[in-house]
Amino acid sequence: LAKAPVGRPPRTVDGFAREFLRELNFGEGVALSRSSQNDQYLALARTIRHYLMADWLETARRRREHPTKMVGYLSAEYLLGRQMGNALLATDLGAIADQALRSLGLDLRTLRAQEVEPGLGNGGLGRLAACFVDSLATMDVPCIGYGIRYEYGIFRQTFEGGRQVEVPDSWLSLGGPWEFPHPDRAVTVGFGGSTETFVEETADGSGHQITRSRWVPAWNVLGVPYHYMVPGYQNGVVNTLRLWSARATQAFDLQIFNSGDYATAVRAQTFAENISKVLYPEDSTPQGRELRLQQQYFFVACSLKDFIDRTLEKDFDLHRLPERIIFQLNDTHPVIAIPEMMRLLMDEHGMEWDEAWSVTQRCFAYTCHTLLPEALEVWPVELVGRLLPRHLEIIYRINEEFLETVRETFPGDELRVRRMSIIQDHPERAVRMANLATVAGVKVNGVAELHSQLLRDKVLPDFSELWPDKFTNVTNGVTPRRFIRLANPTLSQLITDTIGVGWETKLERLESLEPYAEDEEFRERFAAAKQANKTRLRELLAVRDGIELPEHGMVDVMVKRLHEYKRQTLKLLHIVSLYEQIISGKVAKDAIVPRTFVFGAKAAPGYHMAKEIIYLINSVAATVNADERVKGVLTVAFPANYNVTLANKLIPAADLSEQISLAGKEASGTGNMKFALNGALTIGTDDGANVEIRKLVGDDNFFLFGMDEPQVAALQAKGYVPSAVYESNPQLRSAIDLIASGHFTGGDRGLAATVVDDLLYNDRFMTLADFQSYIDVQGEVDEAYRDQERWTRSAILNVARSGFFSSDRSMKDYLRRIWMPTHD
Ligand code: DL6
Repeated sequence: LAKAPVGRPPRTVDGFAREFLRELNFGEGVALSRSSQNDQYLALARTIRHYLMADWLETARRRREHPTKMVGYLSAEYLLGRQMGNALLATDLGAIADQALRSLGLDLRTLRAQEVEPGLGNGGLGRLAACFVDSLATMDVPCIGYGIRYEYGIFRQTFEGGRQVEVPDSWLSLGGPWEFPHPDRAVTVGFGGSTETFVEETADGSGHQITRSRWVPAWNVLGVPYHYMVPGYQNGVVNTLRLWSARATQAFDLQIFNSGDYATAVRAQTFAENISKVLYPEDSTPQGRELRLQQQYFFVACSLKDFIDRTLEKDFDLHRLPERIIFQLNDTHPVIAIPEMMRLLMDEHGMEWDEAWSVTQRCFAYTCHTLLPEALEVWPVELVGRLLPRHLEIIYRINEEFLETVRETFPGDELRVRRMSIIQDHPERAVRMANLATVAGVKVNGVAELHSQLLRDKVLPDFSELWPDKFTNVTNGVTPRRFIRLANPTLSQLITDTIGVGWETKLERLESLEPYAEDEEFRERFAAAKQANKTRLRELLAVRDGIELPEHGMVDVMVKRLHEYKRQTLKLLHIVSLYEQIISGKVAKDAIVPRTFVFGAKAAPGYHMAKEIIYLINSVAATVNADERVKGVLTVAFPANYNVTLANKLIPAADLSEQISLAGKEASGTGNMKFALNGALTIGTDDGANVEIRKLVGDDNFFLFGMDEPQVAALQAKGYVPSAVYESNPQLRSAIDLIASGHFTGGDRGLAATVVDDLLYNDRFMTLADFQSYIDVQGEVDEAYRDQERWTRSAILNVARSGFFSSDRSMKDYLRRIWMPTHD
């Protein structure tokens, strides 16, 4: 009895209602008649948890009793999205819960809407991690996701006077019913201090002596694990996500407290707890902040210790560690785990350097998620030495031995040695985390075919020359459970009615929808599903943001982080150009296909240009929406606080998906996949995974524009002069002049000047160079949309041919190419 989980709650309407009432009464301590919606939400969450619990315990028992190699996914971000809908889907309890609540006079949809999503990530990288752990559970692959339980996730975005204002995201303030804290299993993590050497006899009994080093930290913090269930899709498997929360080793100093100096008494506590206080709201560019390195070390130190001391059986021979774990490094954020593993194996488990290095090199693999040089993390040597002195020693030695290999392979090539060194000298002495990960990792992968190619050719070319076999590609994917089944119930029902059940875990089966593109009745149902999703979006935005959307017309969506390389300004120039052409009488209003443009984007709080672009989008939206001359033809909506919850409503309503980054800058994109799978057509550059989407859906069903990567490189080499493009293109000039005139900014030219001047005199991401091509292809989009039958056919083919972009397929590729090369 002690080993087996106790019985499962009954899967009946009455049984569910009873469980719910029990939770409300005994868990929340309230009677139904006196309960608030939050009480009801919490009780419902805990009720649903009961139905997953036996599977969770059972999965853990199975993994303990038959230990096999696991995946340790190390990620500083998990952008999970709401949990309740997913848990109901995983347990297939939606209908039962709905009826049970109804029998008690409650409404499931209202309670689901109470949940504040855990926004523990910035964007694509964090959402990818959430998709991957979902897929691994669905495929019954043993995996622990390790990360940080930020008390405050990605900020909540509001607009004041069109400008972004950030509000802390206190996602836990009304309770966290999906988490299981285990303070009794806290782990101690050291920081600072110094190292000391000592002499020891070798373990082989030969009497030889060796000099060893050990770390004496100056201060410690506790890492408290919080467990989250990661349910597979209706398969009885529940994996674990283990997020770490920082605590002080001692709550406060009672003597100082009693003397009345309260701030000093709690200083140590505040200091320690700051480590997991808030997610860094950066995307793509690292903040050179001490706290960020503390966060990174904190969570990987907790995780490695947890795995070695708690997850492995007692007395497991650590020489065999690679048989039992592969840690996937989600970008460079967790890369400090490499010297930490070396330290653990040598200083705490007595291994020699060579043994420890051989083990370490087989326990890590590294995924790079960027092509922007400024996004490759470097940590000042001074900072690493001060916070993690033992780790710096280890990094130096790894580098020394590595550079010996480089010198042997490429004698006399000191320039190459400098380029490849883990330590850079300029502009300051710093540790290059991508180089460290590449040297230590068993594999290095990019996240789309083009990205992996550019990673080899442009980001890490010396490494790919030295170790060509180390480099591989795994194209990203998204979970069809959240991004089709949950987000788009009407399309999901149509798919199931047409090709039967089970496509959610075998997404390649969507290809059997292809012949239905020619079936008129199917096309009608497909178009009706899209229309229903548009209506749902209209209703939501009216309530959520007070935004009125027109009933008809094309829904053209650009949602992603605000970044210059993604080129929200190109979208804006298109809108302004259409508007300018109508109000100047160059184009008749009825010659244009009515469109609703929807933006969703957060800017990093310190990213000035991105915030100016947000202001300009809001200014254009306000002006265009208020102008009678374009009413019913152009509408611009920018709902604040784009997040996973909003994505689930926005994406299914889209006709057109905007994926318009400068070629060679977007590593992959995953939004592009979500849109295609929900039947939107893409207008996009040959960038990231767009390339693969276009290949699969076909040129006829994708609107390609702009320069490709070699053309971008050629223009760069030749010398790009954006003002010359402006001078030579009257349509572009009119659009930019209208913005510069202050037309959208209440007559104040200065308010638009930052963005306009940058476009004219800098334009790092060549927005103007791609303008004409973009405008031309948008004309083709209009043409295509006028023929609704043709459009719907293309939309169906997008769905039918995008099954490749399931994160289940990504996971299979990771398993075969990186984690367990013999796996099939
Ligand atoms: O791989 C997930 C996601 C890609 O789809 C995006 O193209 C890429 O921009 C994003 N990368 C980052 C980089 N952050 N860091 N470090 O967020 O990854």
